[in-house]
Amino acid sequence: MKKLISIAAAGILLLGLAGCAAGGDTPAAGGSSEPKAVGDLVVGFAQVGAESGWRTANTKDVQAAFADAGIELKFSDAQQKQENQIKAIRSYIQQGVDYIAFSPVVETGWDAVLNEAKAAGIPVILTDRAVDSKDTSLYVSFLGSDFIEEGKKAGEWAVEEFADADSVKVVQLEGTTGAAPAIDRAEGFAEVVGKDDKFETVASQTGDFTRAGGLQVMEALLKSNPDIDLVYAHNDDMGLGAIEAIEAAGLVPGVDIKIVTVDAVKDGMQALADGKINFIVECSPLLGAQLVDIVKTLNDGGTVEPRIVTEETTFTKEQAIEALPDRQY
Ligand code: GZL
Repeated sequence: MKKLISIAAAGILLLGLAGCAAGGDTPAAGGSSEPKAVGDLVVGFAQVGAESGWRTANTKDVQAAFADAGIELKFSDAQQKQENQIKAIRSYIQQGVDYIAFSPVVETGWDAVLNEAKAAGIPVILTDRAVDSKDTSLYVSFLGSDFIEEGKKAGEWAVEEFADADSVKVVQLEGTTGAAPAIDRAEGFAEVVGKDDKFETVASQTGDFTRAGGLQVMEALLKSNPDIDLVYAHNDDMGLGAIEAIEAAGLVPGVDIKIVTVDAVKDGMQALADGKINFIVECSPLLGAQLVDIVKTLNDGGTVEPRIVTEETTFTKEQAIEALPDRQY
């Protein structure tokens, strides 16, 4: 009898160990040192939301690039909520994906979940927006625009456009509060126009990167600021909302009130061609191919630049008219 009990006990012990090894204790598949076949790679992508034409184009481009590469892309839309992005990243960690890419909706509050990804051995790639983590070991690379430069380009255009004006009253439609593009585009613009005290920012408020937000904020600001000369909108969508508000107030956008925006999505470029927006600073959403290249390079054991800045330009009315027919987004 004693022998039977000891054999049973040994069996239970072995089963227990096996169960443990097959369960949560196995190292995540992510970031394994040996290159995997590209077709076996799985990437988790936690997108901000679908708040703007830029975001929709970015999602489409990233999904198409991974489909073309034959790499499985798990996708989530956080509806512009940080807690949803964190939940999505945690779920990708649980699933043991090979890489995680995401565009942080705001700069702060990521260290905990990024440390969880690091502990699981899953490399993280920042796509589009940055985080303010001091620990740069928490992500492999930040692929996206230089938002300060974009703000400066908008400011340089404004200085030239209003060279002969004695005073310029500016309304700024800010992007999502705490988002890297909102913070940096404001900083770049202020750095340039701040050199000339004829520029006065009479109001600056967030429209959350949405057309509805731009409309709502501009309606209110038009009531409280009768003599606005310039609207600086952190993206086309808020600029398009501002156009609706300006027209509803019986004024002519692009003439009575000049408008400069950032992105250069199709609807914004059409408004530029129509003279309702006066200048657009491009911010390219087409990051998919570069993101696939980063994943492939890492999978092959290569290294990638910690900061990859996307190429982009600016558009005047004439340039928009010329570019529109071939515009991808
Ligand atoms: C910029 C991107 C911004 C766009 C907006 O890279 O994060 O978010 O400018 C979008 O249109 O909502």
